[in-house]
Amino acid sequence: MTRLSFSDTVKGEERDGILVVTIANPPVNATSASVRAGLMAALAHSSDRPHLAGLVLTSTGTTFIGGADIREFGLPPVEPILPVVVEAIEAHDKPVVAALNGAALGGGLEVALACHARLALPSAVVALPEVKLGLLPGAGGTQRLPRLIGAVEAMEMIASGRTVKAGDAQSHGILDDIVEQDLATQAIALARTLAEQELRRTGDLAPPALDTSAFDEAAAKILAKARGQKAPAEAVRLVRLACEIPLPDGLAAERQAFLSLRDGSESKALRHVFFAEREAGKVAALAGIAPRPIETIGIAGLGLMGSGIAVAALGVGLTVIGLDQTPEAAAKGRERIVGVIEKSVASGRLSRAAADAQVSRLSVTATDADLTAADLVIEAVFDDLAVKIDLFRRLDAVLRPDAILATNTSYLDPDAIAAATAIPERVLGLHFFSPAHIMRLLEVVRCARTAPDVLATGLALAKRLKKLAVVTGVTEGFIGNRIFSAYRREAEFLIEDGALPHEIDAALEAFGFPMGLFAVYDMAGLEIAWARRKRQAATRDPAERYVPIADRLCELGRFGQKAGRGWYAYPDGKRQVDPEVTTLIESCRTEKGITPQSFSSDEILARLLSAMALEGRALLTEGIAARESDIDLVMINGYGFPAHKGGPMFWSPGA
Ligand code: 3H9
Repeated sequence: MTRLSFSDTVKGEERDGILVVTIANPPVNATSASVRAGLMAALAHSSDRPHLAGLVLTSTGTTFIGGADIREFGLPPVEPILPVVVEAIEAHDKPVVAALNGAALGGGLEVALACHARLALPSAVVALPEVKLGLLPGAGGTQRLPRLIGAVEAMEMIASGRTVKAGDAQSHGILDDIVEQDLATQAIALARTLAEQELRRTGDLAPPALDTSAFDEAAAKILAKARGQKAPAEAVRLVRLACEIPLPDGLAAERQAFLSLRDGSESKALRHVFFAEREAGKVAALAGIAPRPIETIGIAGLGLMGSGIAVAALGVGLTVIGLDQTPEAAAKGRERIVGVIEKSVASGRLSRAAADAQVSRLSVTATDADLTAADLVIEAVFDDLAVKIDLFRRLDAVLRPDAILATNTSYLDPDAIAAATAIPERVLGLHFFSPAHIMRLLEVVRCARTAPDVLATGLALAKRLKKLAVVTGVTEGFIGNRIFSAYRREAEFLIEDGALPHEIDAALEAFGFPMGLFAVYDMAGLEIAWARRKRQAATRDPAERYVPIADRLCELGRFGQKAGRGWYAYPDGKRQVDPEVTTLIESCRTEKGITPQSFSSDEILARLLSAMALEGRALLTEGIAARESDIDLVMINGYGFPAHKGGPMFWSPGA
């Protein structure tokens, strides 16, 4: 067997008259410059050697090709570019068989589509996820996939970026076959067979027929979820073009759209988010520190938050012991948890067997001592310092000394809670967002005395729970709620200064927030924040600017949507601007002698986003947040900041 090297990252060997080309470009075999050059060299090697009947293209590791190298997007292009490589593969005069040893994503699937046949292991998945990076497939995906599987299916896959498992990919016609083992050997055999036949080139297939009404209906559904982003709309346009114009023209249009999206602000923002997510879990100080093993977690407090955490934990194979104050409350908590799991069964997201397995790992109790088996306990009780301190003292007394204690407090000082225990080093904050089994964000709070391996365990648990963990220091409200407070305060100043709630909400929604701030207030209810403001009234600095409008609304019983009125009115449940609120706002301005100004949408946004970024900067200076990108992730994943705008720090550099 002759071993060949086509580049640093592409190797080859001749087996049974077939050139087996293997990409080895860890971590995900992206099509970096050396991979592209290596693939071209492999094709040239094949062309020059009549004794070779064809090629097999595969990779090392568990990813076939993770796509184009995203790190190269901001750099000057290096030849050969991927579309050229892809075309050379398709045009090759000997069969090229793709042997998918794992995920073929983005440019990786485009390479596979250009091959003359595709085999895969059952573990492989395929996707064109470029829209998630604000892009569209730029190496022929929008033109070849519709030719292979039809316009509607291709458009849905490309405009949503969804991942398709090997079995489904085969039934759609993306894969020719799935092989359980000996992938390379079977691919070699297939290449030898194909060498005797006319090659099937995806690009030569007839353009798909366009059923306009089915296409438009499916596109409308996807675009409704895209919140005005450009890439999904471009993906729809390009797939439609595949049905209407010849391949070379379609490829040229795709290239132009790809380049324009790549250089646009949405893709830059989404690429920032992609790398921010991969950076977030990394804490330099924890290098080499092993997390403690966690298999059984205790959850104290089985209300909405506690049961959500339990569902998340059971879903990833953990054993859960739920604690509540009375056997009745514990039983009710259990019911709530089982109810959520059953809903997943009813909607087809979870099998009966998996649900039964989850429920079998759940027990509930009203006795503290039943938590002794727990490796980690998360408290999710009422956010009151005395209640939490009492609970932590009791737990401290019954838990194993190596067990970890986590508080889910949103606003209280976790250092004060830790100080109530004998071993404060084992205490940290795990601030989940509600509903905890759905929301991806988890603020992992490093308390003053949290031991490094306890923090490392918090991060490892977050990963196991499939959460996006961001480490925060201790401050009131941690990263998210502190920025949210600054944002809220600024929105109220804006109202006093002359803007109206619906103008602010319209500006936020046009920017990409799923809902405006005042609509969110009304949905959540205004009374809890009112109670907090009343508690804080005695200690509030009288020199501080204070906007009393929300208090006035509450005094009138306008507690939000449930009450039928809040910042808006809700006749028949539908949100409407309420002239009574406008009058109230105007009279508050008059009382303070404020002459209202008018604000454009851009001015409203500039004030709100700068307030967020300024608070973010303060968090960095105080050492509460480690990086700007962590702050962006918190606001995107916990507070609805649109990902395609990159987060407040990305949006307001140098604020
Ligand atoms: C594209 O293909 C455009 C083409 O259509 C047209 C071109 C002309 N590039 O996620 P992980 C790094 S656009 C560079 O933690 P996992 C990542 O930063 C692309 N680097 O692993 C991290 O680095 P570090 C379309 C990449 O096992 C490390 O790999 N493709 C790339 O949980 C591990 O990543 C996509 O959108 C990349 N393409 O998940 C797929 N991908 O260790 C994007 C990853 O320094 N990638 N890295 O922090 C993914 O979805 C996941 O990374 C994947 C692995 C599922 C592959």
